[in-house]
Amino acid sequence: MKAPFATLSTLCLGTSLATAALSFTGSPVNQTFTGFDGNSAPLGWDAFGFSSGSGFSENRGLSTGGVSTGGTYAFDLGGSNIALGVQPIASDFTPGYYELEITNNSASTLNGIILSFDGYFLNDQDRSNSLSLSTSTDGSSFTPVSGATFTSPSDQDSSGWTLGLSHSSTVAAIVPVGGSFFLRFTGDDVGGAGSRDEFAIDNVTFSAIPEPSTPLLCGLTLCAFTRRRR
Ligand SMILES: [Ca+2]
Ligand SMILES: [Ca+2]
Ligand SMILES: [Ca+2]
Repeated sequence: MKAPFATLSTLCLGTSLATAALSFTGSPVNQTFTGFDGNSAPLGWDAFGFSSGSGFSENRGLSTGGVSTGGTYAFDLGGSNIALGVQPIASDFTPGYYELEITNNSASTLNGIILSFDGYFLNDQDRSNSLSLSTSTDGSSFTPVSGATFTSPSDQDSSGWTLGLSHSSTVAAIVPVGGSFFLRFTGDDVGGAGSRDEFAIDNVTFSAIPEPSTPLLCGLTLCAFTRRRR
C-alpha cells in the first residue's frame, strides 16, 4: 500500500517518507548509488521494519562500516564505491526490507524482467543474518527469486566488506504500460548470538526481455502503436 501512504503523508505532513518510483523508459536501469549520502531515500526506494516507523526514518549518513547504531547507511565499500546499507539491530530490519519500485513508462508491455544485484556483508559480529530478494507486480504479493538469498557467517572475522552474492536472473512477470514492478530485499536473523553484521546492496539492474517480433497478446491499439514506432 505504498502509493496511498505516500499520498497521505504528503497531504498531512507536507513531506513524503517514500520516494517516487524509478521510471523505466526502455533503457536498462542500473542503480549504483553513486551520490547517495545516507540522509534520505534513494529515488524509487522505500524501507520497512525500523523501530522509528515506515520509510527511510533512521538515516545514518555515510560510513565505511564497523558501526553499531541501527539504521540505514550509505556504506563506502572501498574506493568510494557507495551502496545502500543497513546495520540491523533487535528493533531494526529483523525482519525488515528495502523495496524498489520501477514504473513501466516505456511504450510497451514488459513480458519478462531481467534483473541483477550485488549483495555484501561485513561480518564484524557473532550473529548470522540473511538478505533475500523477492519480486511483485502489485506491491503486495511477493514471490521469492530462486538463488537470490545470501547469509553472513555467525563467527565474526576481520575480512571487511565481502561480496555475499552476485545475482542475475530473469523473472516471468508481465508489467503493462503504467504498471509497476517491485524488488524487495528482506533481511532477518538466521543464527549465532549477540550483535549483527552489516549488509549492503549495490548495482541493481533492471531491463525488459526484448519483445517477440509478433506479440502473442496485445490489443489493437497497442499493436498499432508498436508498429508506428518501428
Ligand atoms: Ca555502488
Ligand atoms: Ca556493526
Ligand atoms: Ca557474523
